[in-house]
Amino acid sequence: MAKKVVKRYLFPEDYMADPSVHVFNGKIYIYPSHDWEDSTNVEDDSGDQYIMKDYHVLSIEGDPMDGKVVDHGCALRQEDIAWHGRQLWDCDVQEKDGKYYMFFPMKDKNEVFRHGVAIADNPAGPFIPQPEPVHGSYSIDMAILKDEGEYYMYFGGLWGGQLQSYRDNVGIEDPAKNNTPDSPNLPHGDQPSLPSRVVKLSKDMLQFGEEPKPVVVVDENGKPLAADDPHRFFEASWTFKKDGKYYFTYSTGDSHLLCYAVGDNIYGPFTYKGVILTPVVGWTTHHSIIEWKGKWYLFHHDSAPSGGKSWLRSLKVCELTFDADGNIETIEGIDE
Ligand code: FUB
Repeated sequence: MAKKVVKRYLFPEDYMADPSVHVFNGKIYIYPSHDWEDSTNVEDDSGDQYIMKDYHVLSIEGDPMDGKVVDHGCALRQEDIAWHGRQLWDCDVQEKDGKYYMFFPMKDKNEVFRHGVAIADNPAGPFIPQPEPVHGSYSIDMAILKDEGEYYMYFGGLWGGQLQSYRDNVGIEDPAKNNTPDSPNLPHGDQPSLPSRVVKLSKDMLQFGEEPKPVVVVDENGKPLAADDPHRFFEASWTFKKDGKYYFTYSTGDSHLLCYAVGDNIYGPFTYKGVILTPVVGWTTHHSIIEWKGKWYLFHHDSAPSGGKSWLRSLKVCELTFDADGNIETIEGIDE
């Protein structure tokens, strides 16, 4: 049974989505993608409606539910990235040795998603992009977990996110094609679903430090979730650690849920546990989870303020609670 909780719209001044949230220097920083509306917002299954051309950094002065939200302005623009094509989707930022590294997906000039890295001296940016994308990078939606001095990137997304075009980190077709549910490379029925990926980053934070590995989500019998399971991975990976366990959380895309699975190892496998958030207004659902002063918070988005336009999303936050066994208590996505 999903429970209704108090939620806060964080930034009514503009449409932003996909919040990646971290605490740096004792302050909460939000790294969202920046939704745009223009005459080319045409909704389709390959995500062409998600036109994003820059990133802003937001911070919260105080607590998530009532602290003042500050817009630090534009931190990175598409036209400042040498290899740019289009679509700056979900990014994430991590700190190492006093520098801040923003990892972002963007289509190159051949319409293929690659990962970029941009560097700043402080968490609000501005971020200066590297001249080339990360070698061997592909697909979308990166989230960086710092764990015991190492940094790990979780990434991947189906359909327009192009993950189905790769097997064992090698392209098996032109990723710019077949990026809809009709792709011949998507599994169906009881075939194993396509996994997210995890990769340790290089010491200089600029490259993959190893070959990306699949993040397998299994049921209570150890069987990988099937392609037709409404709880299978689609996009929006986010991993956090609590009480020695790793919580791998993600969006199920076309079944519109935020779900989670728990494991003992950063690489998985993760055992499916349940739903974090039931469907919200709008097609996408995407999130991050942080601990702040002993409480846990879910940052996410919905399209209610834009009247349901899937490409105009608004940032939200609410408290997230766990039961005594560490299970997440499911939150109702619709507020009214
Ligand atoms: O914001 C563009 C895309 O929509 C993201 O990369 C997905 O996770 C979905 O939220």
